[in-house]
Amino acid sequence: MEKLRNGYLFPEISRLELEHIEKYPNAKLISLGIGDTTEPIPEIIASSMANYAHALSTADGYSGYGPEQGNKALREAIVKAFYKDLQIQDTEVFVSDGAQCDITRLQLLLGSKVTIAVQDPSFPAYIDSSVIIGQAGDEGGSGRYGSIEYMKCGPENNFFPDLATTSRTDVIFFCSPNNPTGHAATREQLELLVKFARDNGSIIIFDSAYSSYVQDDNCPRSIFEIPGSRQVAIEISSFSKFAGFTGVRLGWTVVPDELLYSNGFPVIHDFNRIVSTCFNGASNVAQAGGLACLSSQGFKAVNSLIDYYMENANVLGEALSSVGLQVYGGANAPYIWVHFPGSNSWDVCKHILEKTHIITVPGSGFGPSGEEFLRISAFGHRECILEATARLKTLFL
Ligand code: PGU
Repeated sequence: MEKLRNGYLFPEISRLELEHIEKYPNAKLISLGIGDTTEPIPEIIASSMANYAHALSTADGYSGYGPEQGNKALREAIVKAFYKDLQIQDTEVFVSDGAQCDITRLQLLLGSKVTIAVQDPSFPAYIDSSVIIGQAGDEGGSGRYGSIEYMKCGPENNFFPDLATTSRTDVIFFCSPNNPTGHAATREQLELLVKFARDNGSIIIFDSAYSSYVQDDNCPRSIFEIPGSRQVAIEISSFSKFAGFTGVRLGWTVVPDELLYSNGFPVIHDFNRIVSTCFNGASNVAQAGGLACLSSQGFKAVNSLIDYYMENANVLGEALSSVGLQVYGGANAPYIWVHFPGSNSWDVCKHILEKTHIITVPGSGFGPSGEEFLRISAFGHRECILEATARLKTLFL
């Protein structure tokens, strides 16, 4: 813990927000910072959780501990909804209380001796959990943590790392669509990544938390769409951004049977051991909600929320482009990644907050290559998004 240089990014953003509210109590603050969903959970899903919770008060409806790996019906429904024709078995799906928690459980499985690579920029939990488990430490306040391989992903390489110059590591964290850049890797890019992992004997931990936002057919929603991935990849995913479950808490991880350590032992056995020992299964009420999300009516309802947030992303992206800013992302993800050449991203973030009362996230919080960029979240009520675009246009015109 001593080697963690900074506080965790998102509580820092919340602190910035609170300080601003104290300073300007009458300002109408708009939060486009933390990627938190804002729209109500569809009624059919909320009522299935309510009914399940209420039935717990009856002799017939009561249930206690469930299987640590999740309820079979939900595991099967996840396979059907997200891994159709991809050879994934329900026994390879582990239901969780969210992707963030499984990132840390995977770190526990991997231990302190592995080497890791991350996209730069990337979701900060990968690096911070690596430091917590003892894989790396701060290198003299440089913003880099020793022994982590930073795979630079920017406009100059179409947000995909130059694998020819990337060192071999035991583990590669890869998030697509990416948080924060909003870039979704193409099929060709993911084929290169899988080949790289196979050649090097590395494990890819593929974070598909935003997969339901992918619009482009050439951008896979799962790493398991890539042939050969079953021997090298684990996938973590979530109901958070898919169904507005950021507070309900539900996710899953897929560990294929064919993923083996170099001594031939299946990784799935150890992950099962970690889940049984360090987790006791996701809340049964949340799992009832998850199952409702995957019913045909529930699925339709959550997809219309995704369309709503994607329209927000479109509105924001067009407005910022129209004032001459270079805008990335937003086409397959609910995040806009805006370039402010030559700037310090915390300064830009604070300037925008001061002038427009809009919270964003400075790119450098996601890694050294995020400097000069700002992440703007498309989660928000439409009227707030429209108000934010008007304020930003006025500031930058
Ligand atoms: N993976 C990625 C890539 C994410 O962006 C997030 C959340 C998670 C996992 C966590 O998902 P859960 O299933 O809800 O655990 N990222 C948000 C929220 C930040 C936070 O507070 O952790 C973001 O703004 O980046």
